[in-house]
Amino acid sequence: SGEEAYLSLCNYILKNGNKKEDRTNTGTISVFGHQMRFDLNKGFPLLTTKKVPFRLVASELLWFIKGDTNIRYLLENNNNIWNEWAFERWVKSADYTGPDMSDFGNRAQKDPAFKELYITQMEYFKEKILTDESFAKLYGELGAVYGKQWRKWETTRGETIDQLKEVIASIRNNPDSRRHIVSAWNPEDVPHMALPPCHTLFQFYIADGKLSCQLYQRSADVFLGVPFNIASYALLTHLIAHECGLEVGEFVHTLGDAHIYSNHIAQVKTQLSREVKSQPQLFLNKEKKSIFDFELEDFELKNYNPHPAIKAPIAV
Ligand code: DHF
Ligand code: TMP
Repeated sequence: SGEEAYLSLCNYILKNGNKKEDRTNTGTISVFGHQMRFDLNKGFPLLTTKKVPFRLVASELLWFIKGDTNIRYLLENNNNIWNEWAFERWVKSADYTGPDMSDFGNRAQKDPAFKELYITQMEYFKEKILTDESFAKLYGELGAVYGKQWRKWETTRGETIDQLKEVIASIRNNPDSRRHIVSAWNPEDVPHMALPPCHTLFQFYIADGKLSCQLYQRSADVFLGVPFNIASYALLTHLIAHECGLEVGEFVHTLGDAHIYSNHIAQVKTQLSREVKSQPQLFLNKEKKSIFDFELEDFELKNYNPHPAIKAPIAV
C-alpha cells in the first residue's frame, strides 16, 4: 500500500536527512525532493500505523472548498488545527492587552507555568471567536490562504477567479487537457497570509476514465502535516471524480523540503515499529452531486482500525 511509501520516506529521512535550523527554532532533519504514489483503488490512504483523525481532515477540506479563511468555521466543527496561527496574529496586534505571549509555541513546551497561562489565553481566544462576531471577523482570519486562492483569486483587472469551479469544468469538458491546475501560491498575497501555502499547487490527469491528482508541497512536516495532506487530497480527488462521473486513479505526492522536526524523532521511531494494517474504504453520499454541496455527514469511512494516536508538539 501507499503507507509503505510513507514509512520508507520516514526511514530515509532518519538515515540520510540533513540537519538544519528552521523558522520555528525547533530544528529538523530533511531531504529535498521526494515522491510518493497512492493507488486510490486499493483503499483510502489514511495511515493505519497511527490514528489520523479523519473528521478533522474532512472539515478542513470542506472549509477550503467553501472558500473560507476564518477559523470560526473550524472551531464550530470542533477542529483546532489552525488555532495557533490566528492566535499569533491576535497576540501580536495592538488590541491585545493580556500577558506577554511572544514565542508562545516554544515557551509552552519548556515552561510549565507559562504553558498554563497560554492555555488560559487560548481558551479565552477560542471562546471570543465563537461568541463575538466582530472579533471573529478581525482575529479569526488567516488572510489570503487556501480558500481565498482556490475560490476567489483576485486579478489585477479587479475580477476574481474560481479556480476550483474552472478546473472541474475543464476536467468535464476537456479531459485530455494538460492544464488542469489549481495554484494556492499567489506571490502578491504571500506576505498577507498567516502561513504561506505548504500545499502549493495541484494538477489533475484523466486516463481510462480515472482521475489522478498530483500535489506539489513546498514544505512538509512529515510526522504531523503529511498524514493530513495525503488524506485531504485523496478525499478531494474522490469528490471531484464523483462530480465528474469518473473513477479514481492515483494520488501522486511530490515534496520539496521534507522534514522531521527534532522533537518528533522518537514518535516517528515508535510509528516505524508498528505493522501496517489493511486500509479503510471511503463511501460518499450518492444523493449529493456537486462537491460544493457536501457536508461532513456525507462521508463515511469503513473498516478503519488504526494503531493508537501518537502525540507530538506542533512547531509554530
Ligand atoms: N505547522 C507545522 N509546523 N506543521 C504542520 O503540519 C502544520 N499544519 C498546519 C498548520 N501549520 C503547521 C495545518 N494542518 C495538525 C495536523 C495538521 C495541521 C495542523 C495540525 C495536528 O496537530 N495534528 C494532530 C492532531 C490534532 C488534534 O487532534 O487536534 C495529530 O496528531 O495528527
Ligand atoms: P514554513 O512556512 O516555514 O515552511 O513552515 C510551515 C510548516 O508547516 C512546515 O513544517 C510544513 C508544515 N505544514 C505541512 O506539512 N502541511 C500543511 O498542510 C501545512 C499547512 C503546513
